[in-house]
Amino acid sequence: MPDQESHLSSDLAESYFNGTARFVKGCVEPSHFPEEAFPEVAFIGRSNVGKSSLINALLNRKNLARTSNTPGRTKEINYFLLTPPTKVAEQLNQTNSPATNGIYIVDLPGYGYAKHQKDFGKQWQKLCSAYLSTRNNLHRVYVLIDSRHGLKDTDLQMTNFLDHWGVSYQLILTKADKLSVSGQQSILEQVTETVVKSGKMIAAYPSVLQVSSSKKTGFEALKKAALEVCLNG
Ligand SMILES: Nc1nc2c(ncn2[C@@H]2O[C@H](COP(=O)(O)OP(=O)(O)OP(=O)(O)O)[C@@H](O)[C@H]2O)c(=O)[nH]1
Ligand SMILES: [Mg+2]
Repeated sequence: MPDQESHLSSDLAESYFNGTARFVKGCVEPSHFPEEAFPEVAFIGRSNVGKSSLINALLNRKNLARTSNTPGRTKEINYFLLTPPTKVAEQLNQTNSPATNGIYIVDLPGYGYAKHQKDFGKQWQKLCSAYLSTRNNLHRVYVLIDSRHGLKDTDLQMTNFLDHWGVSYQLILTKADKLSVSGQQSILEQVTETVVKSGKMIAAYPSVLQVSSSKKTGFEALKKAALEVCLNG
């Protein structure tokens, strides 16, 4: 896997993500999920960790995914479709890639926010477990972790769930700009060690990514990883 991931050029990934992004739909129940017409990657994490901001930065758009200071802003599963520029599509077409015509980028509602857990908790569980356990075109789930807080119990419950369902996932540390460079390095090492050494995160991709959506750092590696996984499964 790591070898495969390094084959894709950063330039191709960068060009792919310079394509056109649009909001497709918000799903509040499984029957709303769109047909599995494109490979997809999903972003999940605690409320306020920065999922919607990351999607905007990834898709080079300011307000495509709605962001908020109030935790629990995103309550539905939001689908965005990224279509590559024609030249990139033509290039990929020669390889019969399933991602030739686009990929879905999926923004999931946050978990772990006590205030809305009471009324929204059950609904969240039902919707998100249906999503995570049934989508055949879901190539990877990115589990976002706030760089300042590291892995919380609710994150470990989520990774357990993904391990149980055999859903491939990778951790991303967010809001790197809130820490000093040495602080960023230290949390990255700490979380990577947990992933690699715990031996429990069986469906986790071993390397951990780190981004700042406000400073737009760390996106080159994320674009490359996300496209690679959609191209090769
Ligand atoms: N400094 C900094 N702030 C960020 C970054 N990413 C997100 N934020 C801020 O964090 C808050 C939450 O961001 P969202 O993207 O709405 O978080 P979310 O995970 O989608 O939240 P929910 O939908 O409520 O679960 C907002 O005030 C963002 O501006 C970042 O990279 N750096
Ligand atoms: Mg959100």
